Amino acid sequence: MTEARPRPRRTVGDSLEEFERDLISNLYYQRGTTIESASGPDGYHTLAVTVRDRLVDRYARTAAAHYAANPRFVYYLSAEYLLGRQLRQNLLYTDTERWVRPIAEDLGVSPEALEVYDVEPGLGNGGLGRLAACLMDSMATLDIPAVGYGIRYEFGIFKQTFRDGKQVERPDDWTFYGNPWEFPAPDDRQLVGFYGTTVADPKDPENLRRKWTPGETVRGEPSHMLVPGYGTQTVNIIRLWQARASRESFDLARFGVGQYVEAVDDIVRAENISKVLYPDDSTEPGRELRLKQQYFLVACSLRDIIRRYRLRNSGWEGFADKVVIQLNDTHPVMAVTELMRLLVDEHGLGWDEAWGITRRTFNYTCHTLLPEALETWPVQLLERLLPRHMEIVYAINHFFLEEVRQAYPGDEDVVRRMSIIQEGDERRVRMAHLAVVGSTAVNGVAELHTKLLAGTTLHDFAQLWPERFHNVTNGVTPRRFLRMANPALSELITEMLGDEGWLTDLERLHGLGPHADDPAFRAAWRDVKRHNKAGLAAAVERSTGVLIDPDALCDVMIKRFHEYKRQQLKLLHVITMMNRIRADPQATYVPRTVLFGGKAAPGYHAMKLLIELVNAVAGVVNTDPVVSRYLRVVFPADYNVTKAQFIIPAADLSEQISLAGKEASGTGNMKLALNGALTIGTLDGANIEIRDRVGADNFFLFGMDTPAATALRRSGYSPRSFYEADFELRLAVDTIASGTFAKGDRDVFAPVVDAMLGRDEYMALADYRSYVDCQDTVAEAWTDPDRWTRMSILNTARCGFFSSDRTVREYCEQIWKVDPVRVGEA
Ligand code: GL4
Repeated sequence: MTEARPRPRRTVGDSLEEFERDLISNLYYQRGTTIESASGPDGYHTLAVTVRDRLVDRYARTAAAHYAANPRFVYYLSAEYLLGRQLRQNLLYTDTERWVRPIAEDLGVSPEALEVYDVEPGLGNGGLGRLAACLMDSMATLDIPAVGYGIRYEFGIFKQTFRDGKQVERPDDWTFYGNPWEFPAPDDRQLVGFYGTTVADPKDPENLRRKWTPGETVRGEPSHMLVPGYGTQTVNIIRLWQARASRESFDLARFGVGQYVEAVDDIVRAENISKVLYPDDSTEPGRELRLKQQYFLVACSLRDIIRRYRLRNSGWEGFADKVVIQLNDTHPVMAVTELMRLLVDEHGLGWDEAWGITRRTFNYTCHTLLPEALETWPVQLLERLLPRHMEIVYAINHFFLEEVRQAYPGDEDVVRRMSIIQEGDERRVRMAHLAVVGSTAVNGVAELHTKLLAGTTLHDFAQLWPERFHNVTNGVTPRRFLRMANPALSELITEMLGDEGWLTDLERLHGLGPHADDPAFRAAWRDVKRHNKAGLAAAVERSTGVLIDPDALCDVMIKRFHEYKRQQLKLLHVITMMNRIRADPQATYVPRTVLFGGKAAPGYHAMKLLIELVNAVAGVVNTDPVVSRYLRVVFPADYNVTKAQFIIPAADLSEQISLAGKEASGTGNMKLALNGALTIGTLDGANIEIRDRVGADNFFLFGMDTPAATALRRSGYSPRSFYEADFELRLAVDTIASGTFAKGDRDVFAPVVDAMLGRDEYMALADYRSYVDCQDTVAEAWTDPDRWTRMSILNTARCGFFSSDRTVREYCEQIWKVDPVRVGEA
């Protein structure tokens, strides 16, 4: 029993004095320096480990409680996590934040100066990776026993810089100064095989069990990051795998004959697996190394899950009762075949029994509707890289298609559509199909998304197995995106609601609603926004040199650059505003600052050119003496979680303008609305649910809905007809074509114009008029500050639903069927 085991002496105290004593002791004994000679990084690392120690203490108690309860665990498999900075979060969660300032003053340092060393681990691209981080936060907060598994990329998402307005990518060497938040666990390393051959098992006449001899093996070394819950003692972990060469990789023979570089070839090849995050979001570059990464994550994690299961359990009958694995999109879907391989080939279970366990264990979240984001892998590549897994895919598909044929006798068309193997010149494995076939539950991430999945992309599957399909609308953690990002607003909310209970019960924000008409409260609300905008204005001036007016309407579009998200539409609006001011400089206009933030995948040339155009437009607008009186355009480089936390609290207007039916959910839309920004948006993704909750009067709706967009495309969409029919649109497009933003050179941005007039894949031109008119009603509303503030308050008050705590509760009830385990106080 755990009770009988010796426990470490508690080394961390919970008073200011003990905290300060620990800090100084860590500075001496951990960092090996003194107060007099400590550098900035010394101060940061010392503070970090002092806070960390408080979490370690909780983590030890969490592990003991989990060991004693032997509960059902959620294992979240995700190729991406965008955790954001850790220091301030962990100060808040350990309730030590309040000591830092007095101690820092005592020691003569500034906490803000230390925070610059708190590097955010950019182990993801965008919404999908940040969602994983929000869900992990909420799981810990709700005391759900959970482990996240991921890859410890040596280089995370690239750093974006601008040179002559063009995006230039730089490597993100995030661990350069060391990462105080992770613990290496080399004893839990795992071996992973690739390539090689398979042979029959003579004892299995059905040939379902075979033996795989890999041609290459790589070690996976784990380290873990602590994931504390807020207002509870639970600390879960995210276990990240890093690839290392296996011991045999060092080629002594070559070294011995002087081929030093060749001797380490295998080491380099092995370690490349976790070298860098693929910087694509919603587009899949089907490269061999990416598939290797995916299998590497899956193979290490499954072995670790089995190791953990066996600490308290034996036999396989109970496996799926203790283990539930959530597949975050298709990236980890090879786990289905890997678990089958482990159970059948290595542990000797029969195929049917193994399949029953496997299917009960897995669930799959789909995060997209874009066909190009639905992963498929060439059969040939799989046969070479993972020969045994390809055989297992064939066997799974064989049994699955038998089921399909039974359900639809004689319908070979449905068999072809549903098959895990896509036939054609190059046969490919459809990972989404494998995921659905291998899972108990499949979910979309917003109501519309789930409806479209079941109605289109995965329609045949939803017909065959309607009970598998669920909706779990995304959410965001109010701790990071309200409490930490927006301390001023949080304070005001707490003051109004009486206590901080809203931080873990976000629906309590409804209590603000009745105060929306109280003039004093409105004034206080406005003051907070003004304060946040002044802070952002100062930061923007420092980073871009552009002065912005904190009293101007702050219009924000922050997200990855993607055609379907339609930054080009926003830009057409900006150019239209510019043209209007130039045409009639005497008129009055609502002053606006348009802030863009976001990266484009390095190979996504159309979007990189659009980024260049945004910067070019900013250059023209901001230096035009007349236009810049009313309009400024800013584009701070390298948008990430840290910058989101600065920008979101200052936003007045949130741009959510994707073509209806394309954005699965969006989560930036929730963060902005929660911080009192009003949304201008289409009926897409979670916008619909935001509007349902905040009320149509408090939301600026424009554009086609999904059926209208589908109908227009079917009828043969011609962007040129929209261009020709609308004077302002024509002028905006022509302004780009004329070379106005390229010092008269008409060629530079010609591809943008051609894309708009030629195909306009996401029908920005069709929605232009509705969008620009809607922006006019936004400007109109802005001129009535009382009305605007009321709408802003109601947005915050009614967005409690979008807490990721609610999301996690829904996963627990509908899909995971897990119960919380309370961790006792020290
Ligand atoms: C995404 C969706 O594009 C986005 O709408 C959604 O909010 C997010 C989390 O569910 O997942 N899918 C991919 S791929 N990247 C995303 O951000």
